[in-house]
Amino acid sequence: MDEDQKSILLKASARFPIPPGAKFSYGTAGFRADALVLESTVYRAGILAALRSLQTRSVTGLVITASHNKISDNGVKIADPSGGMLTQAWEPFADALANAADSNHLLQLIIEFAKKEGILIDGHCRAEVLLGRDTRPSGESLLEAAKQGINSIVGSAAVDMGILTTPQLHWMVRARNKGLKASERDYFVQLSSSFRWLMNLVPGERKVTGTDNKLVVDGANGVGGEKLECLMNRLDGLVIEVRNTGKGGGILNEGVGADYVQKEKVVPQEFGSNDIGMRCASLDGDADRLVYFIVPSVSSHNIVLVDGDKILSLFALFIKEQLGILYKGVDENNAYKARLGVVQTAYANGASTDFLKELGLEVVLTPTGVKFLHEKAAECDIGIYFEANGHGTILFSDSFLSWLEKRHNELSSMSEGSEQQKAAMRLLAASKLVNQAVGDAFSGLLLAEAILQNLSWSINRWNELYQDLPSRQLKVKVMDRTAVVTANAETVVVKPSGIQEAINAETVKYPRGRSFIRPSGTEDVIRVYAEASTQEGADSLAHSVAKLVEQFLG
Ligand code: 16G
Ligand code: MG
Repeated sequence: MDEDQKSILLKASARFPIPPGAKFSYGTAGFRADALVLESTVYRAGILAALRSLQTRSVTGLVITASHNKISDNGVKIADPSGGMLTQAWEPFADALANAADSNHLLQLIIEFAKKEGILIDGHCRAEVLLGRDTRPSGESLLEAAKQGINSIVGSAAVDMGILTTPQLHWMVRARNKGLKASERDYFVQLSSSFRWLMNLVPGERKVTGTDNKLVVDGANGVGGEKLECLMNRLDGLVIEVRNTGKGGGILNEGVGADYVQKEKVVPQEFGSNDIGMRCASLDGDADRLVYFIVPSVSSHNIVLVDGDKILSLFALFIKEQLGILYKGVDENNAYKARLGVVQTAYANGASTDFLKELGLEVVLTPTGVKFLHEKAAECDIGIYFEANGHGTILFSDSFLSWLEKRHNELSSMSEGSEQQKAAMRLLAASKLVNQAVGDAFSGLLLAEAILQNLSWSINRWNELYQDLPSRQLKVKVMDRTAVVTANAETVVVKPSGIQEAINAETVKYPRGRSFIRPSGTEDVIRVYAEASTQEGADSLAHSVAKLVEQFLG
């Protein structure tokens, strides 16, 4: 690194001192904290995104958002060149950068890391970082800090893509690195055209009109509500009414949004008796989560939740059915043996896992966090992953897609209009519709809608795929959450010793009992999950296990 570069870094970083006593961790999905203490972290994340771009000679991304957290919080996460999450190998460096005590330490860290990783910071190589932010009021000034971080690395360009959902920014990074069109308009065109394609394949007798093609969406008073209004104007065959767009005075994530609906299982603000029986959905604050719900009756504030597990089950059922049609009558030796797999976490309702296994699917569990599920799903030809909380997507391997395209062309010339050709088209359209960079509430929603139309299913029919086992989630504040260490995709506690045996002893008391604990990746708590054959059982098991956590760690 030459002297000019050193002095640029020293000068610029001195403008973003770390708040006294602050400690930052990249966590499950980037840095998150009260927006007031985040400037230094975001500035340093800008440097990191530029270095990653230099190293990979590709475009990277940086998004300013705190997702479902309260409006006064904010956060920053980095998109890798693939469009996915920042490689886990760089997370320790991200932590070290964010916590460097002063400019000199920061400079030293960058020099050492660049040397170790073979990154040439000489001003000759170009780096490019795409930037996006959600609608939080603190977003604008934090974005400025990120730009200054990027500009502190000579030869780097920060490209402000404006206000975006998190998945839009990830999609753009992926598209840019694949040499594809990558503007926001291109994103909307891709989603709406592939949706139209899938809808055109709905069997004639199943085409519906009236309320059945209407969906009411809770936009969490965030960026998703605003962007969905742009997308819906481009859609045929689906009427979307967006509520909680953020324009009506509601507050981001307060009594609204996917996290609230999924955790509390109650009707979000602006929804009520007029929506009984309607197909409703909720996005989270940065639109990478999606859950559906039904308002069942006037008397109750509770909803019927159609969560990420049910979205996964719907997708898996559809993909499996289309593959079955496609392979019908095909000589086994000539068919591409596509490996279809589904990925869940320990939070997946036991009934969903049973359902998927009964479908004959391979089900894999990973620890919580999109980066883990995504990585596992990418090992399959068609990998479907979802967390119960609504994060998820479908990944298609390049080799499967090139076989599928070839097969589709053959079928089009040999048997245009046949069921097999249509199945190939549906799979191709689905692969273009789903966001393959990261889970995306918009593409998830459009695929769910298109599948429901293709199957001619109501949301009630969908909900009846299986019945969720009653469950309960609790959190326990402890002195040190890192004292809990888990294994086997968070299903077993290995530290502190003895606690797993105590959890097992409680769990066996309940029919269909299952329980686990894990340290949260985003909050200073231990999370407790329990399920059992009755709600009373799940509640009681969760409370007993929470007590154990207090005893062992209190
Ligand atoms: C983050 C993760 C989400 C995970 C959640 C768990 C991403 C994009 N988001 O929101 O996948 O379910 O954290 O939170 O990876 P917890 O560790 O506090 O339970
Ligand atoms: Mg989110």
